[in-house]
Amino acid sequence: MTKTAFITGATSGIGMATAKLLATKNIQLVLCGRRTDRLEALQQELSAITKVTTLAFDVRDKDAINQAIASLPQAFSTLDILINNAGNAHGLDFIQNGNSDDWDAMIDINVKGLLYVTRAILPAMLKRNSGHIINIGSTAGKEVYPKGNVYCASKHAVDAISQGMRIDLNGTGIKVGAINPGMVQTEFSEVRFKGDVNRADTVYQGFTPLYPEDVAAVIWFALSRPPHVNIADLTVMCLDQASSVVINKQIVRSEK
Ligand code: NDP
Ligand code: 8X3
Repeated sequence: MTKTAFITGATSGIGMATAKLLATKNIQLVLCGRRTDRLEALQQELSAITKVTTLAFDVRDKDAINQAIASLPQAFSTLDILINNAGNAHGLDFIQNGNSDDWDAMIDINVKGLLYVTRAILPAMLKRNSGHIINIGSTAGKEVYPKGNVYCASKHAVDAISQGMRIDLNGTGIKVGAINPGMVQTEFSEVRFKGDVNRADTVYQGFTPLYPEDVAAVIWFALSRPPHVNIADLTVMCLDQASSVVINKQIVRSEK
């Protein structure tokens, strides 16, 4: 039977690549994000391949999440897969210079948003004793790097929540896994640096980072395991990355 996947943060990067890949795997899609123009464009593109609907909400808004899910058409009301992907870093500052609005955004979106969406979707999965939840963590949830402080804390929280969910849902038939990518070239750094595209580009210069399609392929690997196999926790980095701060960057000098 055709499964339905609910993907948060489908308007860009890892979420969009995952939507495109799952569409080719005969999976129906509920695509979520705030940017409705992008949701509509993606729906139009993927509707040729699979059934697609969209929900526009901010993951910080619990009521909006609940209303959006309640509004799903009957054909999309059974959610088999939840990809908790929406999230970003906001700012890159020493803790002593940190902007509390950035801190609020990262904790509210990356941690509380993930919890709100999960809480809204889990009860129906529990009734059916089946479902698959994949939380997008990060290498930033496994270690801490200079100026990463609160973003790393938010991803460490995702790591803890994923473990906690797996424990609490043990025996229910629901799979819970975390996929933790290293550096992926998406709009992530553009958001982190508040629209400074030049600064964002330098993050991925001098080495070959992961691309969103690489992470989507790993997500599909987790989703396509047999019923008795759960990919609990998986870290993926590009070849040139060994840790958050050890990256094999070739410095290209334009002049001697
Ligand atoms: P992008 O900036 O390309 O995508 C982020 C997505 O999250 C967008 O679709 C955006 O949609 C959505 N989003 C952000 N804030 C909100 C919000 N308040 N409410 C609803 N949706 C929101 O970044 P990535 O694809 O790289 O990031 C996806 C996930 O991967 C994040 O959780 C990130 O932490 C994680 N990650 C990224 C890595 C990287 O190096 N890029 C590495 C490891 C993990 P919209 O703006 O339309 O709402
Ligand atoms: C994103 C990876 O290293 O930029 O989660 O924090 S990193």
